[in-house]
Amino acid sequence: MKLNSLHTVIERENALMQAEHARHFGHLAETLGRKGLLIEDLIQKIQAFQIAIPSWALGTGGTRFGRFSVGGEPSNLLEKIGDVGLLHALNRSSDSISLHIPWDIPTDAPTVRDHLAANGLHIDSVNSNTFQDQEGQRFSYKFGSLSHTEAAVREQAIEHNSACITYGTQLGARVLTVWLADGSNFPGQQHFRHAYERTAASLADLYAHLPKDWTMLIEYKPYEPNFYSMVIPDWGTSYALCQHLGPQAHVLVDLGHHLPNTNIEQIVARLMGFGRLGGFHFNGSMYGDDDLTTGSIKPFQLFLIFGELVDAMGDLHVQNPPLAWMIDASHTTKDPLEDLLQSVEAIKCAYAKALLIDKAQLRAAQEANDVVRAEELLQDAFRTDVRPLVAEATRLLGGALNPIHTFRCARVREALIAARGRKTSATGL
Ligand SMILES: [Mn+2]
Repeated sequence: MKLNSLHTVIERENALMQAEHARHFGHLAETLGRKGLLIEDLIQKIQAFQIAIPSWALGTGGTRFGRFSVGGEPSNLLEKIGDVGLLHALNRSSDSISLHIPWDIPTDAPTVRDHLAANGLHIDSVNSNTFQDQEGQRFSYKFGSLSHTEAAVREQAIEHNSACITYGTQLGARVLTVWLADGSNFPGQQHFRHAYERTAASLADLYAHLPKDWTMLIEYKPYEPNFYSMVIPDWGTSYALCQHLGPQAHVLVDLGHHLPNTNIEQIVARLMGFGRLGGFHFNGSMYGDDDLTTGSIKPFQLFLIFGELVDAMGDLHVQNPPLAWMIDASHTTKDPLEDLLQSVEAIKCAYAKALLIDKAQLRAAQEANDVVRAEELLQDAFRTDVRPLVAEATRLLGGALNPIHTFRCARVREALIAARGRKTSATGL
């Protein structure tokens, strides 16, 4: 699928929808204007909000039980860059890619850089993988990586992370994300304190390799693949590790990495208050890390999380680094590209709604312990249909008023299948 022909379809479909869109947008703009909100300011903020697409989300993922390919999936890094280019052309909000090493080792950095530039993209972060063994690897990660009881295994895992930094540097990335599968499946299997201390020491060795303009993100997860204990199960452990490492280490919050009913918005507020929130992985969660589309299960929670982010971004932005926003999901049911378009749309809408919260009035209601007023203010923002605002922000940048509709009109998947074949598989999936 060529970008030029997609642009033609975007223009054609936008023209067909323009009159109705203008009506909806005009009405919303008037309503928001009456509340004292500056439309240009909102549009600018929505346009500036960019969400990275991970290289592993472009193909159909599987479960333990099976994998059902959608066809036309990218089989190498250059094709993956091409797919993200299509998404970005449609929504103007996916201008970067997160690389997974070793699934997407950039063997030819200049060519990768050329492809990125041609698609208006850049590399956002590199993600290391010590949760599975690779061909020809000397030591196994079966019993852990950075926390392993044997120094040689820990050393191998540190070297792998260090190699990720090297690959990332060649492509202009400045973020390393570390997520460890390390933990135990049975009581007594692992000495909790020693496993933590070994992890902290390994991460400190790695931190010493980190270039001065890089950030190290430490991601936590309460269970899976280990089900009795994880070495980094929660934000408190990630935070403690960051404190141990230094100012370039930050906590990464993945929406799917919490136990059911965890108050994630409060975690976000805490971490931003401490100046230690560095990144965010979006997905939808019904029970755990189940990779559902962002906003498909708990849109109100997503809005509340953005409420905290927007609140803190106003006065605490100096303490926290620019946040690395990324979708982290593996699509098993839908066309991965459609799923990503839906996810980005949900994220933009949640962000836009959070921008509508009247912070001054909310603060006043909180100070006065006016519970009902505080809740009404949040509901007022949450129940506003901001889709015309998000669509206008996208349209002004040359994107599609309705990305999913336009994706289907342009027959993108059919074109990808024609070009790549029905039986393709993305690396790592
Ligand atoms: Mn994640």
